[in-house]
Amino acid sequence: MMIKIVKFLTYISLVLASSFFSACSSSNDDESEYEVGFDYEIDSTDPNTVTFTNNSTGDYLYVEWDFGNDETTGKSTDKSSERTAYYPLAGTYDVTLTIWGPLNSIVDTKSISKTITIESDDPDYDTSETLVWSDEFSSSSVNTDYWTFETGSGGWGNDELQNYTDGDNASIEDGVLVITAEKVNDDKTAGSYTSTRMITWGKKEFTYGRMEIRAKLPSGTGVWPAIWMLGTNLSTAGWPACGEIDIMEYVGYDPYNVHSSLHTTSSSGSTINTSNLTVENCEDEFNVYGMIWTEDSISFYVNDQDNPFYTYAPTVKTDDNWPFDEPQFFILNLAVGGTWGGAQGIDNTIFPQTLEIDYVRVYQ
Ligand SMILES: [Ca+2]
Repeated sequence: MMIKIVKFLTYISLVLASSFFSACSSSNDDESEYEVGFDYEIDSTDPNTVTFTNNSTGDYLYVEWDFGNDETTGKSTDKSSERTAYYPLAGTYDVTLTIWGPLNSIVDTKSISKTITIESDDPDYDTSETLVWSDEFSSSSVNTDYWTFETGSGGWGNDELQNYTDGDNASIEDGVLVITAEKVNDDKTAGSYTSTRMITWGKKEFTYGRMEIRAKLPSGTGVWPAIWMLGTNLSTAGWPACGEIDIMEYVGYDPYNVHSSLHTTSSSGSTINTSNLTVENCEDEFNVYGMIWTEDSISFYVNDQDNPFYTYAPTVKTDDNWPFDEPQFFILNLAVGGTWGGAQGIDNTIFPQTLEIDYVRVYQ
């Protein structure tokens, strides 16, 4: 209860602070000019997440946010949408919004900075670890410094029916990556659907660590979303020798049952190294799908890292059962149909369906 009172007071003080700032920054009435301004609000349920709203006025072309936590959006035409940023540790952070005027020149910019105060550490943030990489999806489009869209059809080894497009089925809305599976026709054959498969291969690769992905899952018979990793030696060692770590897999015909699995030379395909957990709100709410990967074991959890539901830890490790001392890359995709996702057919009335991802974080 004490914590709740403190949070409430924090929230009230921030609302007051926001009102004060907005009163100061919106006094420009000259339409030929432009003025920079923004408001912010700390999430009342998650006091380590801050939402920023651009309320600049007048004629200007571009915006750029620097959230003061080593995260920036780059120069963007996306002026209107809200942005969110994550601050795991208590402290003060200087947040800067810069806008470009009609000359589109560095001499024709205006900036405003505000110092935000985060009152407390995120209790879920382990300070013995360091956040070594995250994508909070706070830019206006998918960051290609991190992600590559894998395109094409052909079933992807599992007789899937979607055609993966070059970004057409992925967007960012209010700080959330939205992967959308669309129906193209009613044939239920290869290419009857479009979707997204995006990877960090060659861009962001990791060995060991704690990986967390906050996601909300699609629903309905035929969808098969996955959050997973593959060894970066895929092209030389091949699959499954490269090792596959399925942090979260889900098939819509088996609702509320999320799966975590490993595929290695010693067991792949219908792997024996798998487990599942009932997450009754997985289609309606965001949950954190996590993995703790050390040189000894790989554990999987949902929301609570202290309570893994499955741990893989072969006592005698060989290349056949433990290809997990080498870097792996992330894959996010939403398949339609296929050997598993389509095992009970496809309900063509469910589309479009979305896999929504708030963030991907890696701690080491
Ligand atoms: Ca986010």
